[in-house]
Amino acid sequence: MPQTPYPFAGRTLPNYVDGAFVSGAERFPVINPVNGKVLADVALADRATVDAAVCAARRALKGPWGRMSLADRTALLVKVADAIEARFDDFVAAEIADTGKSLLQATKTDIPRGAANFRSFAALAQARATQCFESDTADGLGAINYSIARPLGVVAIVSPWNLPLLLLTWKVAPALACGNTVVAKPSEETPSTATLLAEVMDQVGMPAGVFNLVHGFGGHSTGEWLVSHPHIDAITFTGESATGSAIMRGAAADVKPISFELGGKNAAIIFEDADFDAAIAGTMRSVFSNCGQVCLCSERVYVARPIFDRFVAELAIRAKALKIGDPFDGADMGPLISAQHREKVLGYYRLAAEEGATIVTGGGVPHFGNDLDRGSFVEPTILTGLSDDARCVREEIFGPVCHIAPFDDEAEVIERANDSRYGLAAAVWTNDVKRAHRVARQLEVGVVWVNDWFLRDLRTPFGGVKLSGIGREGGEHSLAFYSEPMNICIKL
Ligand code: NAD
Ligand code: 6OD
Repeated sequence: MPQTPYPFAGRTLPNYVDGAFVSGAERFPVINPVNGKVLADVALADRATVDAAVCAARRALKGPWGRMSLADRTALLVKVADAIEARFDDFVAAEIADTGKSLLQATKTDIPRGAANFRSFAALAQARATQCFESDTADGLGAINYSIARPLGVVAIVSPWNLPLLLLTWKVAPALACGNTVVAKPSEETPSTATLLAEVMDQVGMPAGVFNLVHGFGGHSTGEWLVSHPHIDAITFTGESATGSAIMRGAAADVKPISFELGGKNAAIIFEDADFDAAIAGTMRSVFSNCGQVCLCSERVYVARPIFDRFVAELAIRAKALKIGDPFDGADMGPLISAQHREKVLGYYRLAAEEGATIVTGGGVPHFGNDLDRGSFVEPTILTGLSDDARCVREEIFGPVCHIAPFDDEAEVIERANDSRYGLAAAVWTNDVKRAHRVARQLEVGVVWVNDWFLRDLRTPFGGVKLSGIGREGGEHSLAFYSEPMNICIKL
């Protein structure tokens, strides 16, 4: 694919409030992590801008959007999907510029999912409406009861930088499908595809105030001002567990509904009877996709002892063969999101050595001899030899790294996989169908993949347990979160 230019070159990325693109006095830079260069300036939304966005969203609930039929509303969401697809190359260029993610990741996952989220939730909301016409009659009470699903109101959406468009639209689409209005704050690291989404909303004629976008940082900035605003009705957040905890404390005062998708320290379990080549290929994806910056990535890999040495050796060969570099130059793996995040990941690489790990491959920084040396690259890294209580085995690193440990039996590996404060996802590799079911249902996580990883059906419940989140989104679970059921009882 020829490289499309970054769509905001030489421009300031604006906020989008009440159907208008607005900037304010303050700016912050967005950096290309491939070479450390400033891509563009972003208009920071101050308190007044956040307030204007929330007020516009509240007004819009009573405007044409609030009166729009479900058919018209969902037709508009399908137009949003069409418009994302029509500007596919711009979205890809913007997502890669902000994140440095591989072309494959951006073109096969991030941007297609941005459009698919709108199509799916438009269809799901239509399907639910069909069911809603059938209501129960409670004979004994001499009354008829029926329930309606009303929007929550103004939904605050705060999203992270790892899958920027995918994770933002994963929340915007169902929120709008259910008739809410939204104020969205993307990560300060990745404002570009969110701004393109605002352009798309404008272009398809989304009524003013329905979709608002505010840029800025988290604590003591735009994010905090948004989630603590008294006139929002619900908060949906994806990001670190510690941030979720801070947001939850703020939301507690007004008992606001929350939905949180948080961190993970996910296990992959490879049994001796697994298809070895498929397990290797799948584990390469689950460890190194998006430079290990997917909340679902496997950072703890448990391999049956008889195949342990062979598995480690083969994974190391493949990891060493990964081409690291510029996504537009055919790289399999780009940089981490920022220099600051690189410091965190390298800190864990050093800690692993201090904790006594064997560094099978990686552990450092690649050298290119050109501009890329100013990027945020790290080597794909495989560790072995750590005990289960090592910090590198317990804490989320969020980089291209895994620890591989041998195990001897099924009960033992289930217990070790569950010995975590997180509980987001797991991958199980086995050709024994009984074992697959037996193991999967004992894992303390929200999502288990058997013989695959990150295979998504948007109708299924998605989310985590323990520190990995609260609630489920996806399919009817999203529709349930983004609407308020109301029962109407009529005495006959
Ligand atoms: P983060 O928590 O630092 O930031 C996420 C968003 O929250 C950003 O927009 C940020 O500006 C905002 N924010 C930060 N502090 C805030 C505050 N006090 N009030 C309001 N907003 C605030 O997370 P990140 O570094 O952007 O993303 C990486 C993390 O996200 C990892 O832990 C990863 O596992 C997790 N994640 C989880 C899922 C999931 O589905 N479970 C998906 C993607 C990422
Ligand atoms: O696929 C999804 O819907 C989803 N929420 C993925 C989350 C990935 C985490 O980084």
